Amino acid sequence: MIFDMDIETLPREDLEALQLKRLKTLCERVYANVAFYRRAFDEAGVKPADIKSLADVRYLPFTEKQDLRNHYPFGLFAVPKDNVVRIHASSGTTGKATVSGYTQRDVNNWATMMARSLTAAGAGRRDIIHVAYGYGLFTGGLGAHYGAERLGATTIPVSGGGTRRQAMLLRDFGATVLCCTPSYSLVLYETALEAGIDFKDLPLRIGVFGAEPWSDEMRRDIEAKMGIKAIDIYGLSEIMGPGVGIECVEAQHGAHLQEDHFLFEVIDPETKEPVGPGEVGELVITTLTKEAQPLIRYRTRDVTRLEYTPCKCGRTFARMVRVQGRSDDMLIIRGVNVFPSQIESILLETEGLTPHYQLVVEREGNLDTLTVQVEVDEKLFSDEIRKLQRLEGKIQKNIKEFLGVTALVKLVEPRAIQRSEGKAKRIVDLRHV
Ligand code: DLL
Repeated sequence: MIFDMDIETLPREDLEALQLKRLKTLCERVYANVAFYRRAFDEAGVKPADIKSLADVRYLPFTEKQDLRNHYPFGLFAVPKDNVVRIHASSGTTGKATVSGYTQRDVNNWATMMARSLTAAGAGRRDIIHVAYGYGLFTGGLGAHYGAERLGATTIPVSGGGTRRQAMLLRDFGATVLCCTPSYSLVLYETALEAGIDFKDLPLRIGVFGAEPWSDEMRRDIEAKMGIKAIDIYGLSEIMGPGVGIECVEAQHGAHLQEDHFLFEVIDPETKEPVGPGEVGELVITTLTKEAQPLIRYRTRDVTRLEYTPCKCGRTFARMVRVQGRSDDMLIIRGVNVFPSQIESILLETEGLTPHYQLVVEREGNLDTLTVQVEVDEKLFSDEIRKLQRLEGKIQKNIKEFLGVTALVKLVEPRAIQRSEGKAKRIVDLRHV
């Protein structure tokens, strides 16, 4: 099923014409209403009227997270404050929160995009949607909530936490769709099992999982354990929240990006030039319809690539392959670049390991060292030490062979790694403390 048939299947030519029209209006609007952009356009020597084709976007200035911080909290608004009906913020790990504002139309568009997303995931108005993303300043909870209501589904606003109770509500209310981070879905699953509730016996059939990087191996593990389809959803608060892109259940191959509302580019983070078609780089997003806080060429730091080949679901929106990770999360271990999700893929191909892991980075002299801590399952845990040691050696060898990184592997007992109710903490960086 497709929620907005006319828009989501627009021939690319028409879609690009729509994008160009919106891009031109956007440039006029930010130039007239946001001092920061007027200055940035002037410094780059570009005027709104210079934008004549979509490719001309490359002459426009970038926006970085730091720009949002510098104008904290409302300095990048393009409308009078009275027109702003909602504020969200992402805390991040360092520095000030980044704030985003929404007009009523922004909230409506977001709800529509989330309804499209849930439809792409295979949900419909008859579904019971359990929203376990956090409600509050984080965009996950309210984003999924408004979309589920727009869809006409029954929405259960559980938010994060109280995991044991959640498991019972999931069973008692007969939820068919679960929205949360992939890592939290596992926590919920395990807690439910302990309480004698097996997801496989429930009507649950779809997971809408995102807000953190996860691998295809993790998806397979989740799908097999829970007996559901696990769908990857992408988004970020600066741009909107969840629903910037989502996989379709038909292909489960890359997240369709909402191209009528956003313009996507992939750049080389060093040269800041566009990469070649289909090449990997940093995703850059321009909001085409946002009223309250439109952003021009926002540098997401998310590393991915785009595919424009037709999809069997019929949508014409481009697809973004799984985000490997954020460039800020990329580890450089003795000169080799590695994303946590690449290590995750290797771990999950090994029998007896669980999807609970952490990467500890330390510095010895001038060299960074990496220790991979991963929980084993109960069965393996009861095995003799020698067998476990052999396994550690084997994983170490695989990591070296496939990723070129030397890592120390430590198997730890079940539940040794801290659980999170939202985004999992995969990297423990002890270098700067
Ligand atoms: O995480 C919005 C969201 C909520 C998305 C619920 C999906 C579901 P932020 O807290 O601002 O917003 O974090 C955004 O999370 O730049 C990516 O690095 C990462 N991220 C989000 N979705 C995915 C995904 C929300 N599916 C940052 N795969 C983004 C990989 C993701 N990374």
